[in-house]
Amino acid sequence: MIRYNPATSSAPVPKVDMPGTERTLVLIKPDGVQRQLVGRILARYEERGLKVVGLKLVRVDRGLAERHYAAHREKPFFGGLVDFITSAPLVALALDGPNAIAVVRAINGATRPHEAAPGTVRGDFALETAQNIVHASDGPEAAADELALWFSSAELFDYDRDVDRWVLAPNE
Ligand code: 3AN
Repeated sequence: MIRYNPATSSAPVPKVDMPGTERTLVLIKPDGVQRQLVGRILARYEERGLKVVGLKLVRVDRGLAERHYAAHREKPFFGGLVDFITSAPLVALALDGPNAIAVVRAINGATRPHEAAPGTVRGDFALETAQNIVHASDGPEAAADELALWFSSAELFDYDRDVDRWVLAPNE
């Protein structure tokens, strides 16, 4: 993990501890990139207060795609899922925040877009389960495994934000 202090001036950056912080992986899948929705989707996570700690555009090879979706290997849609996610570049994101895993899944909405509430990414932008725009880790174990799969430690940044004192409860 690289520690990066954005303050290049002499002003001290307030240190805000983040107890209970989680880190999660999000993929804005090829459909989201092709439909030019990256900025709008990224804005939803940022506006909520989550911190971007990793961000890159990736053309995924089949090996990584198969490892990422290993839990679905036996499912009938596995081959199509791997074909789809390797078909064009996607955006991989690492996000930090209190309860980040649950918060991101709520922002994304239900897996099947017809069950996703309006106001969620899938409820606003998707119609098909196979083209449901985003992926997000579904628990702490998956988040740890997926972050290790998609990001090297040099690609993840631990830095302070001045705005955190307005977003996060003070550490007692
Ligand atoms: P989520 O991405 O919401 O965690 P999972 O883990 O059940 O959902 O499914 C992983 C991905 O597999 C989904 N995002 C979707 O792209 C694809 N998928 C799931 N179910 C189907 C299905 N019945 N047909 C086609 N693709 C599916």
